[in-house]
Amino acid sequence: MGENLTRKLIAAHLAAGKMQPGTEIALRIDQTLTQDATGTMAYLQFEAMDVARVKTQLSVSYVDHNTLQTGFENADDHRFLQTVAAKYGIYFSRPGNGICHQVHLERFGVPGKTLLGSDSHTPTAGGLGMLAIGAGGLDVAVAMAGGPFYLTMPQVMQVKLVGQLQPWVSAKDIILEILRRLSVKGGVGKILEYTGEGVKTLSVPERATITNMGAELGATSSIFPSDEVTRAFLTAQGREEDWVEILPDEDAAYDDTIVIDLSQLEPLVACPHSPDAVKKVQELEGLPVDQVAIGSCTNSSYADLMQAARILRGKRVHDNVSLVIAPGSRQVLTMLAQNGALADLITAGARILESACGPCIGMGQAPASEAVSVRTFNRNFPGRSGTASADVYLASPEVAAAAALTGRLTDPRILGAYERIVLPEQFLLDDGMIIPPAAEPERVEVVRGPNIKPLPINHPLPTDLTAPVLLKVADNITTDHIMPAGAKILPLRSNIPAISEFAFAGIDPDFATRAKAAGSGIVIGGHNYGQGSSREHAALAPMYLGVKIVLAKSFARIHYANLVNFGILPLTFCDEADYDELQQDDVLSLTALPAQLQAGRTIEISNETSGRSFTVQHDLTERQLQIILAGGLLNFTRSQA
Ligand code: MIC
Ligand code: SF4
Repeated sequence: MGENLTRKLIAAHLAAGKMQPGTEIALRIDQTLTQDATGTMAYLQFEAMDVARVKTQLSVSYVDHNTLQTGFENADDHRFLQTVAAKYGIYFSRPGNGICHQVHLERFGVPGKTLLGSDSHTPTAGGLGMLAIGAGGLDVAVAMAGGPFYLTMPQVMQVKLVGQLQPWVSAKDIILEILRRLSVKGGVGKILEYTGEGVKTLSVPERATITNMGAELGATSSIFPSDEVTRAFLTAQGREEDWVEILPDEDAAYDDTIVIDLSQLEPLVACPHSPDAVKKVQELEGLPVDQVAIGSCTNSSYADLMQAARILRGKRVHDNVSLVIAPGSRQVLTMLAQNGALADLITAGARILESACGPCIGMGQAPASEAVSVRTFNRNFPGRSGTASADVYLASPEVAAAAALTGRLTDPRILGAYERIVLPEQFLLDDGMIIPPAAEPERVEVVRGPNIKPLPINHPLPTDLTAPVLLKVADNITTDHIMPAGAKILPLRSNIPAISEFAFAGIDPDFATRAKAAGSGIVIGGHNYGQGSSREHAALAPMYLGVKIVLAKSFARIHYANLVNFGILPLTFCDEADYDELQQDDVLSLTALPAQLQAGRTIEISNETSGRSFTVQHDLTERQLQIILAGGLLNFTRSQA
């Protein structure tokens, strides 16, 4: 049996471990990326490692999340990031240059290389045949310092694409169909590898729409082969020399296979409030729409916006709809400006935003109360848009543009003849907003404005712990629940004491006050706890507030690693019935914790309030166990040094 593409790339980068699914492996990392909302922490952590220059082949620092600048905080962060980048050998993509994943695809991604990014949508670069993985900022800092990245060896799921998309059906509908079938937990522990004759019908940006939203499946990553289509894209980006062919062996084996017949797909939408609540547009046809937003790292490429412009050309946005467009990169926006498509969009009534994440992360454009917003984005978690009562639907640019015109959810197939956008043979090449590292790094001084607060450090795990249940939550709690973003909170990402006040704010506004009063505490979760973003603030803020343990039915991959990195002990129930018994404010007691953790997999907990005892388990590797005992990765690394 031959090897699949994923295993080939893992084998070529394996630094430790055996390629046995479910066991811990370590990978050598060729490239890293950070964005500003996670980057400030990542670079504070990198500085703490005392390394003169990054040891990767390429590291890029993007500014795309926090660009609203309603106060000094964002700009303070930008200045810090720019000076850190210059000093330590990192390329700096300035605010306005675009969304990290889109720009990385255009200007830096290289097939066959590994990419670790402090953003959960880093697998976007899998559209170029990269092995690209999202992680917490501290893991990215370690990779920049030359350390390997530890992860659980994934299973490889083959997604075989057969046939060809019908008119008005696009890449977004492919990934929505996969989300419908597999759910937001369906990719956990897996890398999705795309194969089949349908692959060559998809351009690199279309592939990237699919690998991008693999994050919403909980997958470790998603990857397409690097073929002639990849070569054409890189050539058009003036980077043909970066192309290498990377294909699976013809008789490659996979752990699992699903088949998607592209010709059977129809326009789809993900309904509120989960990316896997997928229905056919036809089933919801006629639903009045108040806002349409086109953009985000999922659907803001040149072809996406050209398609929107083509649909809107010579027409007018419906009176009841506010249409906002955030182009994915400065390259995309400039090309649209030069070829007239931007004028078509503006004339049609679109409100043009800068090239950044914008409304996707709640930085402006919050919908009206109880509004329906149709967005080409990847997440519609409750409240993420900035309006708790809004209903957000996720859809393709075609469906979004159709809704903007009619004011209703509309199957775009009624719009008449379809024209597929052909990618240009040459994109506009101008890296003027990417600043290379300084030639004389010793002369660069890192600038720290008042928004940059030192990193809080945890204490080693206590031997005995008696602490209350601070909060009990249900299944599929996202990092947007744990540590919300948006225009008010996101600017505080470099200031843990300040941002911690908002931990769990959407679920329970008193959480921070209660946690601080208790001094230490435990959070109880359901399945897939911590799905969504890579933001380590979802571990850092609870840690700062005294959370010592999260006891859940199961965890999402990146959040689990972040909890370990910051010394919060992640435990799971042996018997899920014990979840039902627990109540907020119950006082739980654990004794001889380090000894119990080292002796085996199970731990005894006694509930002082109910008088019951029950058993829970840990799933830590030896390495993770040492990190937990030390009170987090930074303490652990220091103790090793
Ligand atoms: C997101 O889409 O939630 C983010 C904002 O890009 C996050 C990173 C962050 O929280 O800063 C992600 O997806 O990792
Ligand atoms: Fe930015 Fe949204 Fe993509 Fe996150 S999902 S990187 S906020 S565009």
